[in-house]
Amino acid sequence: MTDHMNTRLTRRSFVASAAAATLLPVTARASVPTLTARPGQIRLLPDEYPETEVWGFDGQVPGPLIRLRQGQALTRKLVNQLPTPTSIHWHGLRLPNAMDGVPGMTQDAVQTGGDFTYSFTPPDAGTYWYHSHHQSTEQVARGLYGVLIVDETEPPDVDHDLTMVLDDWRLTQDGKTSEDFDRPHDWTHAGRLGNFIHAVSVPQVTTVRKNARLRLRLINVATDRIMEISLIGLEGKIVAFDGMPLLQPQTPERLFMGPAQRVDLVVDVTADEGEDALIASHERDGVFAIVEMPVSGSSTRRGNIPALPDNPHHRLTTVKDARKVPLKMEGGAMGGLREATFKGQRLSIQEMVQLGQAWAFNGVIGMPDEPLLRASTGETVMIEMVNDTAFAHAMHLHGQHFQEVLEDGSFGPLRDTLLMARAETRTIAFRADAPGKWLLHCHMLSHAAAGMRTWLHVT
Ligand SMILES: [Cu+2]
Repeated sequence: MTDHMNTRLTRRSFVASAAAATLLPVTARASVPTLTARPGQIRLLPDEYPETEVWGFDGQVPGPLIRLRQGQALTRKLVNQLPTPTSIHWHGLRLPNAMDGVPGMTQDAVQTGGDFTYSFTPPDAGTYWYHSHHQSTEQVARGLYGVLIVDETEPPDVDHDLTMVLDDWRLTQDGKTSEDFDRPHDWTHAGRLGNFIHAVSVPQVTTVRKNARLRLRLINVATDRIMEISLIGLEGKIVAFDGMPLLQPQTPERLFMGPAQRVDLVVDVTADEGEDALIASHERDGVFAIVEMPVSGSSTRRGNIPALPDNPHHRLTTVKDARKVPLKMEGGAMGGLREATFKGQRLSIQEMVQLGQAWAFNGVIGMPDEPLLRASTGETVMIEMVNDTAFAHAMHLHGQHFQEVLEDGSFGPLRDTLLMARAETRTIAFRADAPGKWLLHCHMLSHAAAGMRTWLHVT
């Protein structure tokens, strides 16, 4: 598909194809509600194209919206009707290690015909998502993800609460998912980038009034693409990153969202009646509206946008006695990595390429036998991450959020995924609160598959 085609499709796709949202009833049931991973078909492109074959939870992309009240338990039985094993990772949620959904570390992959029941109570309100964590470069690209919202006890006063699921599809001319999930060129560069950026609004937008207040929950579910987003005809504040409230809401400028990152905004519609309020994507060949909200009617504009009620997640006050560990990120195209360890063997660059491996943490490609660090619960740890590569990376910690340690000694917002530009050094810290084996990896899923994975052991 050419850039020109992408241009046309991007602009035209939204109204035709915003997927219908399905709300699972959250009432108590005698039997455990299921999420069935299975093939399905969705309308991604305009009518003159065929539907696109996907893998989705309950055959849908995004999968069923899961919505809980803060303090409410989540229980879902994953049933696997795919031709390959799978699992579910509940991204950004604090949960028992055994519920984290990482095959080979916290559970066995769920085989075809098998099932696995996930059950836990998320302590924090916010915008989260769930996705396959098995062969995820392929499975997430095929559509195995969904939205998970935990509502605050007292949610902010808004007219519309809209989740925008931003994906980056690589489609063939006949609208099929391109099945090249492991091209060496993608894995050693910026990952498997698509040719069709597509937003799904949950629920679907019909019209909004001028001055209406919206909560927008943006989720970048792309396997590898950094989304560059701006709002047109909408004015307000960023109120949360990765689900966690900002103590002081920020005025949004252009938003750079790494894979897996979320941004919650509370905005007022400033576009006039008859115009559209827009969410726009900045791409190499131009700026495109990926969500268009027609403005019809008007109401009175509200006043200040308050911060969201805070979550019970720990925030750092000091890192004076923190256990420190360096994490050097190396490899990829145009990087200096010539030799690294993979499964206990020293590999040359030629051998890495043959094995489809490209990236290393501290000289080790892929999951090391020994964790990056061991910590006791309650201990504060600090990871100095040096990006000695020619590419950006989206570093994701499982199990709890971290904060960046800023140059002036203050702490950044709570996040679960940190977007690092090439050649950057960024230090994160957190109090290790949950026992278990927790992954730390690049959420550019092609990079993770090609080696950017390690783990922490909290006991
Ligand atoms: Cu990466």
